Amino acid sequence: MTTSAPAEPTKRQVRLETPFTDQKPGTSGLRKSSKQFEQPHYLECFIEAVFQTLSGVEGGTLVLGGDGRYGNRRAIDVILRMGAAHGLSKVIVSTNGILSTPAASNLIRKRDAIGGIILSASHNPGGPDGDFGVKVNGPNGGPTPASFTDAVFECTKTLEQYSIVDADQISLDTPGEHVIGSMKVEVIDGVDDFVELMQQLFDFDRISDLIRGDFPLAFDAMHAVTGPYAQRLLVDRLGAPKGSVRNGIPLEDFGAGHPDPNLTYAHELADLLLNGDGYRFGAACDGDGDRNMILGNRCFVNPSDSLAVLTANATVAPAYADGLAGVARSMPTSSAVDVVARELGIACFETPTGWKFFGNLLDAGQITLCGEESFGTGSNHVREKDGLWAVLFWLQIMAERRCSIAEIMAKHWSHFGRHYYSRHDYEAVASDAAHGLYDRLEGMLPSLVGQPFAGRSIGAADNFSYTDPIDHSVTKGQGLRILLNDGSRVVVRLSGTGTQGATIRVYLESYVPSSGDLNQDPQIALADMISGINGLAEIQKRTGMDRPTVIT
Ligand code: G16
Repeated sequence: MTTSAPAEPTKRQVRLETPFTDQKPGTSGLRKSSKQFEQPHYLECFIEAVFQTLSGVEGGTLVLGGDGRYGNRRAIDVILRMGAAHGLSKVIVSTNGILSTPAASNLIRKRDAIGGIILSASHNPGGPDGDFGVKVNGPNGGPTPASFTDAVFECTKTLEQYSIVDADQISLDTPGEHVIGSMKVEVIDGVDDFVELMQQLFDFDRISDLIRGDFPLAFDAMHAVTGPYAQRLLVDRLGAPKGSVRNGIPLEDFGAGHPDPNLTYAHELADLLLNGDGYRFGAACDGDGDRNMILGNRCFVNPSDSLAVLTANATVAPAYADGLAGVARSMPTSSAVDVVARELGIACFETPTGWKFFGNLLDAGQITLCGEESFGTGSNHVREKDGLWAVLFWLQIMAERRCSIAEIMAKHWSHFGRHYYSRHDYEAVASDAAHGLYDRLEGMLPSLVGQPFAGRSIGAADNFSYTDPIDHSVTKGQGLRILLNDGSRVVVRLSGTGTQGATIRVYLESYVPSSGDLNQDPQIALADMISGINGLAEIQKRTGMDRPTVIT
């Protein structure tokens, strides 16, 4: 432990000529290009609004860190100096400012913090020409609700000044304690607490036994935050061979990659697993470590199916050995988990897209597991989705079942039936074109009911609205649903996380019972629905794109 001498900071009020009016947080915090964040006072204004809105700042403890992308270090410096100006008593920062989103959630809960600020644009590319982001989590460790982010946005629009102190930059190279005026800064190893938490949830001996056998695995950290966590967990603790963690050094621009763990952006890993026989297990996580992709030898696990399999096999993990209170999924996620929940006799909730909607259900003890089609799964151990937790959970299932991922999937479908599922993303579409498409389709919804679609007929069509069962808040306009009379459906949504133009997401789902054909390519199984929605929504014509940018 090192201790630096107390600094004597000068507090300044910086006056603004005009406030920023574009700081409306999206699905997951304020996400903009690095260039926008580099405008003078831009970051400071948003942080000022956060400190004015967050409860308990004066005298409180805050957790701070990020995914290591370009801008991380500068932002930490600014937030520390603004935190001191606003009277925080302590800030807990991770070494080198590297802290995954689930690890931050854990620390907030463990250290009774008033919340946390996580510097990440998640799966978006980083670097001077990439994106930066600020996520604010509340005292339960989860993303703050819309009431908070709306209040922050309102505040930014009328801000006239912000407070900051002048102080030397604190070294984040090693754990230690520092002060900025009367505010303590505790620099901790961000990995330790997370590893300890994982050890409480899973049987490391069993997993290690599996991994130390003939079990070549590849984990792709995509040069983002999970590298140090995966190295410590998979290699140092569980005994995976050196080299099992690929792209394990966090880089400011993610090695010029796109840290989104899907078949398009994690294609090197996908090639290794899907086109070769050298590995039995593959996984990747995104920029800030909350998303995960699971692959077996010649087998891709769709995230919706992943949630269903974890639910069906939950009791193999010590933390869930007594069973689950309930489960939840976001609306566009397939209903594969619903079928499992029905058999287990537990509740299954359908929420809007965004992890924050699981928070109340988790806090109220109504659910234990939850997940989203966007490569997110998690449990009540933190209040964020957790990429490495999902990886360990899959390894635990393999350690118990002693069979391949493909066999686990085949067994699951032969019992529960299969929800063929795919998501088609049209990225960086001109904003007007995307909104035009969406608004037109929304306007058509009432007239669609009863119409033929993909050889079936449309039973219902609406824009999804959610009433929170705990606080009864209502969230409207969460995605256009076209529900077919055989239980199949198409959902169209505009992404809340992109920064260039707009991203249209089309979600397709169709159920085949266990007696049906369980081994089709999803693109073929869903082909008539794909052409149906392309025609109905005029996707090609309106976007000018002849195919999606990403198909999951
Ligand atoms: C964020 C939220 C997720 C949500 C996703 C949706 O993910 O945390 O809960 O599913 O956005 O993204 P979109 O609106 O683009 O479909 P992340 O990993 O970016 O924080």
